[in-house]
Amino acid sequence: MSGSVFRPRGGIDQAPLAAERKLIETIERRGVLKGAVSLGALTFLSGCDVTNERSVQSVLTAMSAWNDKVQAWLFDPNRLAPTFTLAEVVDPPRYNAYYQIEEVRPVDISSWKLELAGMIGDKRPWTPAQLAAMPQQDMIIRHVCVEGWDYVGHWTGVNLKTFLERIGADLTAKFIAFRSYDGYVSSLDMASALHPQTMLATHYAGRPLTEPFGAPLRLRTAVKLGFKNPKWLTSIEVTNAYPGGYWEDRGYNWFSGM
Ligand SMILES: Nc1nc2c(c(=O)[nH]1)N[C@H]1C(S)=C(S)[C@@H](COP(=O)(O)O)O[C@H]1N2
Ligand SMILES: [Mo]
Repeated sequence: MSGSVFRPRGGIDQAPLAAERKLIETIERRGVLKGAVSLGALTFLSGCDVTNERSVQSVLTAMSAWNDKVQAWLFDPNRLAPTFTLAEVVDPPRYNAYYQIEEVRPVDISSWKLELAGMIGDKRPWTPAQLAAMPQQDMIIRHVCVEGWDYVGHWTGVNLKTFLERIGADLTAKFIAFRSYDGYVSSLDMASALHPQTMLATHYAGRPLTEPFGAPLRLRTAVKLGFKNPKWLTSIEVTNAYPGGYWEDRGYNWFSGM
């Protein structure tokens, strides 16, 4: 492991201690960070009998939380994800959700408002017109779903950092939690929320978002896997309490950066 990997980063309050660093080196030598955990490595690390499902689960859960910490700490808030040309944009985009496209329940945009909660100075809800009056950002980025497919998409909307500053959000908080009209939830670490390629998107390929793709407002970020891009947003909460998420609670790695 090269020394430069362990540069402390601003904004993350969990810089590993020397003892933890030793453990990281040991684990990395055993290839845990690079691939799947072998049963042998797991037995070695946990000292527990891998045939005991509950102890294995608790080790995996602990390791995953630890993994989130390390990833958050390695995350470079200044590194930009690749962008693409208009000619590469797939239109329409590719639909995915935890249910089929025929089951999408459209949001009533005439009454819709974005609700705000938690560590925010001005919690008045936002209308589509107010969002449209904010400075607009454009990005052409790759969407990557853990299921093993991806597409280049062209998104327009309000930069999330700009929005958070505008509403007086406490930017020293740890998490941003999102709720969606379909009951979906997801969350971001603050550094990823403040990344220049993280936005509240209202348009795809230059046109307002259509129903399957999150109308009227969704999150789009170039630094997270697809499942951390909630569609049909209904609320945003700034919090220090770990919020988890729909897939995060079902075992997907919470950080899921890219
Ligand atoms: N509200 C909501 N947002 C969601 C999901 C969902 O089921 N509900 N699925 C996620 C997953 S797994 C993916 S890959 C992307 C798909 O976005 P797309 O349909 O615009 O390609 O939406 C994400 N956001
Ligand atoms: Mo996904």
